Amino acid sequence: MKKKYLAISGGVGGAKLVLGFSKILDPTQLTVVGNTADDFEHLGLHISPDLDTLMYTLANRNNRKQGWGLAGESWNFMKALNSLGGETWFQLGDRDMATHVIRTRLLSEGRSLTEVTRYLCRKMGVQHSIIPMTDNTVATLVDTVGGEQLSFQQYFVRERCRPIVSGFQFQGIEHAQTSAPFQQILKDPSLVVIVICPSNPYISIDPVLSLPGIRTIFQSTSVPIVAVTPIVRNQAIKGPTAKMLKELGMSVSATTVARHYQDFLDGFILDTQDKNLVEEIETLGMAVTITNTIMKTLADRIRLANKTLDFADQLLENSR
Ligand code: FO1
Repeated sequence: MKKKYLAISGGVGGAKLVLGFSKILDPTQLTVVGNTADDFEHLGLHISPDLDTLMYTLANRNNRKQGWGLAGESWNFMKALNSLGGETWFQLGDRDMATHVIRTRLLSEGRSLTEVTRYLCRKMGVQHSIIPMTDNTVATLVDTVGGEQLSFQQYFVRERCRPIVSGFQFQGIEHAQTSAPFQQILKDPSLVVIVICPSNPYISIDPVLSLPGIRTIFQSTSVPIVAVTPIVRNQAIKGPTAKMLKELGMSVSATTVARHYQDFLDGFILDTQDKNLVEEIETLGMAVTITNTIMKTLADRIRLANKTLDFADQLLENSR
């Protein structure tokens, strides 16, 4: 039986590594679980930013410069919306709109987000499985210093991450069920590694880990779990992770991320520039390997994906 691989990912940073995996694993081997706590309803449409970023990236249609949305986008809808006095803080490109319109219609007809994502992936020619962490509604709420609570997209896009955060809530998480294909892959005897992609631990990975039962499964599974650092030399590779860590009173270091996953992690992939942290992270009770984790080119993505799988193989061998 072919070995199977599970990747847990948020948007941009994680999607880069997922693209690398998709180039070396065949579609039956790779399952990608995407965070859906960034999802929200906007202008009557259901938007799933991380699933879209994963889907557009694997379809090779993502807008690389912008980091989200589709390449070659036009903005006539936004211009028309603006002229009618509509809300324009969240940009929906003309082509991207089609994804949200179809998703919203299918969901309103009673299809699950898992089914809708499968449908959209098929239409875009994406063969590897991208699945939502849950089919239920979960929404990240951002607690800010001063007491105001913002919805995630209000914080991230409208306020451009400017408010100082004091914590996050995942509304609806306690009643959310892990999506069926996510449950299935966790039980699959062919599963040989779970990879935590280089995504923001607090807003992209924590929602997945907070689903009822998931952290316990991760703590007790014999399948090696490996994380790739999203922090290099005290800076986040992408997005507001460093700013958040500071505001939450934590040091901006790969060690903070390793500690965050310490209760279930078997291996940590650290950047070569942080090799001075190897011992410190090993003390947390996990194996560490160092490599270049900054993915600028497709070759970088494939190389890091290969390195991650080799490291996981080694951990599996050592545990036997
Ligand atoms: N991010 C922005 O910074 N500005 C936007 O206007 C914006 C629109 C947008 C539309 C569809 C979509 O799927 C994603 C979009 N994003 C936008 C990205 C997204 O909201 C965030 O990057 C993620 O939620 C964080 O992972």
